[in-house]
Amino acid sequence: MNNDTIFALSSGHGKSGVAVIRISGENLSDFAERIVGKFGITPRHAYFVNLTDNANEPIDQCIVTYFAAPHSFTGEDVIEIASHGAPAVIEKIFEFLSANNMRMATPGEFSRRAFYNNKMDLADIDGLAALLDAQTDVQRKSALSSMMGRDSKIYDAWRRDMIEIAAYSAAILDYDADDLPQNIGKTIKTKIKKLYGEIDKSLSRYAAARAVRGGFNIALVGDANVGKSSLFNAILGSNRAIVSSIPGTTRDVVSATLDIDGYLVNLSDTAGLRKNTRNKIEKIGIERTNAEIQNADMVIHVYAEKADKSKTTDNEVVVINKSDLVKTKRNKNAIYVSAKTGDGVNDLLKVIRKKLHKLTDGAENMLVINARTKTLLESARDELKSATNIRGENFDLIAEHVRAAADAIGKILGTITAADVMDATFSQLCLGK
Ligand SMILES: Nc1nc2c(ncn2[C@@H]2O[C@H](COP(=O)(O)OP(=O)(O)OP(=O)(O)O)[C@@H](O)[C@H]2O)c(=O)[nH]1
Ligand SMILES: [Mg+2]
Repeated sequence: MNNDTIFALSSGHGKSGVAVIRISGENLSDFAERIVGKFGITPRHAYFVNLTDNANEPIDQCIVTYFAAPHSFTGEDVIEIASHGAPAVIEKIFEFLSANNMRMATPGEFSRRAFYNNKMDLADIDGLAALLDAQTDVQRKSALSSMMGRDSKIYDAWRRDMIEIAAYSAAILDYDADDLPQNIGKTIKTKIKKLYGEIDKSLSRYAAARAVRGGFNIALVGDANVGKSSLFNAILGSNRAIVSSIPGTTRDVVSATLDIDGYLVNLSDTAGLRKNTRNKIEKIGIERTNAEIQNADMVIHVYAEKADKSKTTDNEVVVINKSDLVKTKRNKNAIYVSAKTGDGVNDLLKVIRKKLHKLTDGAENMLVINARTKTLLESARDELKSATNIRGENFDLIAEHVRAAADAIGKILGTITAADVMDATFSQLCLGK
């Protein structure tokens, strides 16, 4: 790591009331006193300042706060300048800082320094990245607790257990059986199995965790002309998809995002499933529909007037559309709606909401698993599996696998670092973080 003094705009880009420019480096107290215009300034105290450049020309009226190391985001000396949010003001402040031997930070550079100064581990930084991306309330909650160290605690406990198990396994070889606790071999295997189960369970929730982070894919599927596009429009409250009485109207997948109860949902309308179409384009549309079903976290199966099928599962909803044409609603397991009159659409949303809650049961408590952590968790799980598969008294081999699992968890936290892992982690962050 270099020890340049770096700066960046930490607030959003574009015109705004207030902009926050963050500076981080070593020994910034002199510079802070100079811009505040006072000796012996108090850290974490907000000063109202007429900020001037090196030639004493006014730049803007600002609030300046100085954070003395190590009590700052990066663990270094930090200065935060809150100026007016005009692009011209921000530009002028950047010029002023550059003229004082500072340089623009690269994306994620502040977090990288926080990591090196032990302010955050890599799991916390994954949480921070997820928080900065959060679009809904559920995403915010899950990312926030991850950033505040919940995930690190879990990983840390796993890693400690693994190191202890590996040490015990290795010790078995060095001691007489009489000197060791009874059944130690069995105890070790039970402990490994328990850890394996916990990691495997977290991984099995990956689909739900991914959906909380990236949005749930919900697809409207069914035969041609049952009213999928009409229902899509009714749910969105706008005429996004083309509706017509001609079967086979929708050819391409039409998608829109919406927020249902804090969950980000990607809703897609698909081409009606017809077996004997000769139309080449419609055939491609049907292929796309099948791909969409594969990719869906939940499928809304739409029928018209009556359904052949009514069994619903955790990730399927059976809907009977055109209820305005139905005299008696016989099917107890299906939801009757009319895209035309809007009848029942709220009931459908209620059912979707319930299923989303069920799918993400306890989502706020799930580990924030991203592509990086997933691979490492899988490798830890597989090492533990290999350890439990070892027959007999091969405790040195068991120790080796468990140690490898501990290393994988260490990489999640950044305790064990590889340059590529670090780069991937920090590059997900934007400028100013
Ligand atoms: N009476 C009635 N007609 C409806 C209802 N919903 C849709 N329709 C009509 O059914 C026809 C087909 O509607 P679409 O929404 O295009 O059906 P689709 O399932 O998207 O059809 P494809 O894209 O061809 O697969 C249109 O004429 C709609 O006006 C409804 O609730 N009641
Ligand atoms: Mg359609």
